Amino acid sequence: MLNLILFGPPGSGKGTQSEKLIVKYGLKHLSTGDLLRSEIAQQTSLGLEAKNFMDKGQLVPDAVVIGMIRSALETNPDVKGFLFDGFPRTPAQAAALDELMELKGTSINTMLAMEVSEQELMIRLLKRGETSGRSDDTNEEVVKARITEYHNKTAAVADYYHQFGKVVTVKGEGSIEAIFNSLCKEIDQKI
Ligand code: B4P
Repeated sequence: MLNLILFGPPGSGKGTQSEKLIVKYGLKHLSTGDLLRSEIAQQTSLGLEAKNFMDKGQLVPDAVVIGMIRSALETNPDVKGFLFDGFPRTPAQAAALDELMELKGTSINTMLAMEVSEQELMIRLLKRGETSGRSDDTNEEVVKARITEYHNKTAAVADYYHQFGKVVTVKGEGSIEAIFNSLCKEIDQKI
């Protein structure tokens, strides 16, 4: 199996690049952001709980997100591999993912970490807020809170994978196509 993590701050282009990568490599896309937004749209109790955190720019509790990923892995037993987008976002989520992968007899191959300046992140997210209908993109304070949450809780996830030599860094600024080519180059070297 080829199991990849696409990592980076909010607005770094994880969702954008994931759509292209899953087509090229035939992977199952698992985006915790998309899964949570789908729960919110269906007004499930999980969605209602998650919305409280997301609207403030805060991370949703680990147990909620890990449970969602566990069931997504169980319902996709026969895929070529997974592309994790926006997960793991805390070291506890990373440790849980390793255990879940082990249960499937597989592991994470590589974390692709996209680097984008804070100024560019703000521009992208507020621009998307004009059209996306996403409540967490429209308010500048919420966007800033998401970036702060990234520094406080998520950046450490890269350290977790660094200890296993699994991190490659890719510049996340420039054209979508150029970034995609850089990501593919790194993946192709690993497979
Ligand atoms: P996510 O849905 O994961 O979203 P994101 O980090 O905001 O966006 P992403 O990096 O995918 O950016 P995108 O490609 O869309 O998270 C939302 C919330 O869900 C979190 O704040 C949190 O509350 C919760 N959550 C999710 N996962 C969680 C977890 N594991 N644990 C706890 N909580 C969790 O790109 C952004 C914009 O930039 C787009 O408009 C795009 O068109 C543009 N763009 C992309 N590439 C570009 C480029 N090269 N040049 C110019 N613009 C570009």
